[in-house]
Amino acid sequence: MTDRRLRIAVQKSGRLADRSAELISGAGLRILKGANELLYRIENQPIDLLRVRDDDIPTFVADGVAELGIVGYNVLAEHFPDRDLEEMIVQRLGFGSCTLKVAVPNDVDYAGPKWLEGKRIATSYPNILGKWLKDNGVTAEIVEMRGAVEVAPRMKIAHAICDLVSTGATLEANGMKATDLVLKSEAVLIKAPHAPPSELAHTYDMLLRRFDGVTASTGAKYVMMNAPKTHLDEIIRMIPGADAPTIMQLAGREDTVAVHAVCQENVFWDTLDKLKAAGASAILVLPIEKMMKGGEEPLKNNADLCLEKSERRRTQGSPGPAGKPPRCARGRDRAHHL
Ligand code: PRT
Ligand code: ZN
Repeated sequence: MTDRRLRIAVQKSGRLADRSAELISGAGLRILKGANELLYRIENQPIDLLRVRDDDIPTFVADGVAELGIVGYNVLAEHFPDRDLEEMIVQRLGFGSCTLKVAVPNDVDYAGPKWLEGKRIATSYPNILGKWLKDNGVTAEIVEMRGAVEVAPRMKIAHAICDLVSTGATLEANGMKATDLVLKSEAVLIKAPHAPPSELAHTYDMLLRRFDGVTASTGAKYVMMNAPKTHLDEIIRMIPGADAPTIMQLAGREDTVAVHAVCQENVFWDTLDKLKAAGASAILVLPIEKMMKGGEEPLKNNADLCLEKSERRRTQGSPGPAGKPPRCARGRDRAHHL
């Protein structure tokens, strides 16, 4: 027996804190909030959450203080400008998206990076900006600021800034416009350079599989419809991001099949209208709660298992599944039904 527990470094409070906690809960980990604000226990697994400022996460993980960490790619890239970040990154998490951009006052006639030559640029990301300036053959003075970068031109501290932009509202409120894209960012799951202790390897692997499953199912949809055989190819091509759809013969309908597919992308009303125009009917779009991907196997989930059951039922004479969602695939949201 051992008391050793895995550690995941997460942002204590801030823009990534809630989504990180959702990911962890989504992986079936029960967070036990304790008196120790720095370390929360996971009740049902030998795991602790190390709750720190996001700036500390890359170092904690790189030094092995935590086996895993959730942090913005921008913070990671700024911390380790000379490392191969792909070696540290386990997966991209699809939240906390933003861009690091150069911005200048609205009245500047900006004609490209050369405008920055010899100017002062305020930023909290001196390493990333320094590299970008070098790549663009520009020599400029970098003024490092911890926060409130957007006020630098008004305060005459700098001619331009390089800061994170999400909606663009902050730039607009400060009379500035974004120009060049320096870096695209989102939250990433990172891992320590050394393998976890052997007694925790099983928990570690389980965790990575589950995180992958939660991320894969976010935004993914299970789509079902009936389709005329004559337009089947066309209809399948219209289903966005569909991976190997299942085609099943409908009982007593020689000309029509049921099509079931897992879509890795959002399915918009526009797509449903087009599917209907191509002859699809009884179209259902269902949210997917959990998904476990496996090797080279096509995606298989609860809903697939239910389909196999309903397939057996149908061949015994019960109604086709495209008109009715399989029980296990039912999610929190309501299905769109045309
Ligand atoms: O306290 P701690 O050090 O942990 O947190 P922090 O204050 O350093 O970071 P925090 O919580 O603000 O952001 C954490 C991470 O969220 C960042 O490192 C990014 O990866 C990600 N993220 C996503 C953002 C934004 N969007 C964002 N818009 N981080 C900051 N901003 C700021 C930006 O700096 C600017 O001031 O929001 C403003 C711009 O927003 P818009 O919507 O007006 O364009
Ligand atoms: Zn920070």
